[in-house]
This record gives sequence, structure tokens and C-alpha cells, in this order.
Amino acid sequence: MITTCVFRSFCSQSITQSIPALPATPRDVLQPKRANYGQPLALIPQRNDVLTVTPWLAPIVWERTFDPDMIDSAYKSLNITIATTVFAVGKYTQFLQDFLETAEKYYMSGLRVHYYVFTDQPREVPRVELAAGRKISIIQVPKYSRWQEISLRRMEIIERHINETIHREADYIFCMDVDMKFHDRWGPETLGTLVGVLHPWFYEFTRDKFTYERRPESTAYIPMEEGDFYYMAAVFGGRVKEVHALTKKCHEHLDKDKSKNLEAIWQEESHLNWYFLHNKPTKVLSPEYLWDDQKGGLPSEIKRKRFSAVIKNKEAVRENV
Ligand code: 4YA
Ligand code: UDP
Ligand code: MN
Repeated sequence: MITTCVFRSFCSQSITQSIPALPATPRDVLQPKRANYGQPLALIPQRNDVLTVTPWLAPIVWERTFDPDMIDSAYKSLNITIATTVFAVGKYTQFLQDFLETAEKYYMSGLRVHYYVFTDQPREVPRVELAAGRKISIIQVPKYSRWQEISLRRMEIIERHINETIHREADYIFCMDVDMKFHDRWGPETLGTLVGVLHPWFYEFTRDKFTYERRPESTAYIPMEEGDFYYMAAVFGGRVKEVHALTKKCHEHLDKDKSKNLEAIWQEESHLNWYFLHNKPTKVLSPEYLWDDQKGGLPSEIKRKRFSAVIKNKEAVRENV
């Protein structure tokens, strides 16, 4: 009988021979240590006021979409290191103290964090007491004369530094602006293969209002009828390998544009938005993770302000304005 034949030929191979050994993925399969948490109810959404998953099924992280204790207990045992890059060039060294002190209070508490501070003035890096398992490396970088260039050159400097050292020293990486402060928990719920953050001013708008690069000559060009979200370049991250690919591609595109005397409207942020349109983030962070103190009171959808841009006097801190 035909059915028997098919059955026999299938069973004659041993399962272990026919399936090649698969790599373990301990960072995607979480093993929380505690069992007594609130049950996720399939018919009750945690949030009914915001989008919590993208059309490509990446979670959008908002308060109440995750259980912080469960996340903490799952990540604690993994022994991972999170590289965190921050640039403080020229007068921006003044932001380091608050950035680092508040990070020690709220950022990835209990986990290994390796800060990489890129500066033209290593002596201006404040000594901040770090919790166990956390350290700082200081890397000297040149001071470009225009603030736009200081900002956009971060892509190639991060690319190079991942190649040189970070790839051996960390599992995940976040790249952050320095004119920022932490105000509340920023934990391992933010870790993912490729992570972008919604811009605090643009998440309420439709794509035609996004300040993408609109000149077709630029490699960062996004047509009016395309685009998912407007991501802010003040924070991006992911697995080290993925962020290396991101910075490499953005660097290539920045160079290509430069050779045609083009600079995208929002420099590296325009290129980041192009990259995320074509390489979808596997996790998106809500504006809780990138707020702007200039916006005043928190709207009802922002339940917690975790990290925000400090109000700065641009004329006083930037090189050429
Ligand atoms: C930056 O945001 C800063 O220069 C701003 O001071 C602020 O901290 C912001 O980030 C969060 O279009 C009173 C209206 C202010 C609107 C600010 C809009 C700017 O949006 C741009 C893209 C870039 O992302 C800038 O970096 C961002 O400004
Ligand atoms: N930056 C710097 N020195 C400068 C200008 C920029 O170190 O003179 C770095 C710093 O990390 C800063 C980031 O580049 O946070 C982006 O610039 P900025 O924060 O001024 O941009 P904005 O967030 O205002 O658009
Ligand atoms: Mn900034």
C-alpha cells in the first residue's frame, strides 16, 4: 500500500541524522526564574490606545506591554554585555556627568554595561562611580568643525570601533546622544536584534509629514508614499553584528552623498530612516524611551518618561550656528 511505503521511507531515516545540529539561541528563548506572574489574557489587550506590534510583527515597547520582573529574571542569568556608545565632542562634554550618573541609576540595572565615550578631550570625562560589572573606555576622536559633521561621523567611527574592539567585548550595543538624561527604568526589555526608537515629535503624524530626505539624488531618499515610522537617531541599537551592518551601510551612503556634494536633511538620521525602511527593526521602542523635555506635560499615552533630551542652548554648545 502506498501509505505504508511513504511511512516506511520516512521512518527509515533516523531523525537525528536528518536534522543538522541547530545553533542554540539562548537570547531569544527566555527562561525566567519566577512563575507567579499575571496571566497574559488572549482576549484582553494590555494597551488599547497605542500600536504594540508592527505589521512585520516586531513588538513596540510601551509600559504595560511587558512584565519587568520577568524580563529582569530572564536576562540576569545570561551574562551578556551591553556596549553603549556616547559622543561628547567640544562643549558637549558638559552633558556626560548627568548622562552617566542617571544611566547608573536607571539603565540596564544589574547587567554588564561597557560605556564607550568618544571625545576630543579625554581629560574632561568625569569620574563617575560605576556599579559592579560596568566599565568605561574613553576613545579620542577628532573634532570636526561643523556640528552636523560631528553628528554624522558617528556612523563611521562606531563602525570602525565595532570592527576593532566592540565585536569581541559585547553582545548588544546601544548608540546614544549625550544631551540626554535617564529618569526611569530602561531595562533589557529594549534588547533585540535590531532596535529603533520612535521620534517624540513625529509618532502622531502620517508619513507625508515625516522629515525624511526627499531629494531622489540622495541615497537616503524616501518617496512620499513610503515609510513606516520616523525613527530618531539619538538612539539605535541591537546585536553588535546587526548594528555593524547598519553603521557600515549608513557610512557608505553618507560618503556616496558627500562625493556628490549632498548632505541629507537630517544627516545620519535621514540615512538611519532609509536603513530601517529597508531593514525592518525587530523591536521598536516607544517615545517613553526617547522623550523631549521641551514637549512639556506628558500626553496620556506616555505612562513613563524613561529617557529624555535635556533642553540645551544650541548657540552656546554647538560649534557653528
Ligand atoms: C532635536 O525635533 C533637538 O535639537 C531638539 O531640541 C529636541 O531635543 C528634539 O531633538 C527632541 O525633523 C519646539 C519644536 C521642536 C521640534 C523638535 C523636532 C527635531 O526633529 C528633527 C527631525 C531631528 O530629529 C532633530 O534632531 C530633532 O531635534
Ligand atoms: N555632538 C557632540 N558635539 C557637538 C555636536 C554633537 O558631541 O558639537 C554629539 C553629541 O553626542 C550629541 C550628538 O552628537 O548628542 C547629536 O547632536 P545634538 O544632540 O546636538 O543633535 P540634536 O539632538 O539636537 O538634533
Ligand atoms: Mn541630541
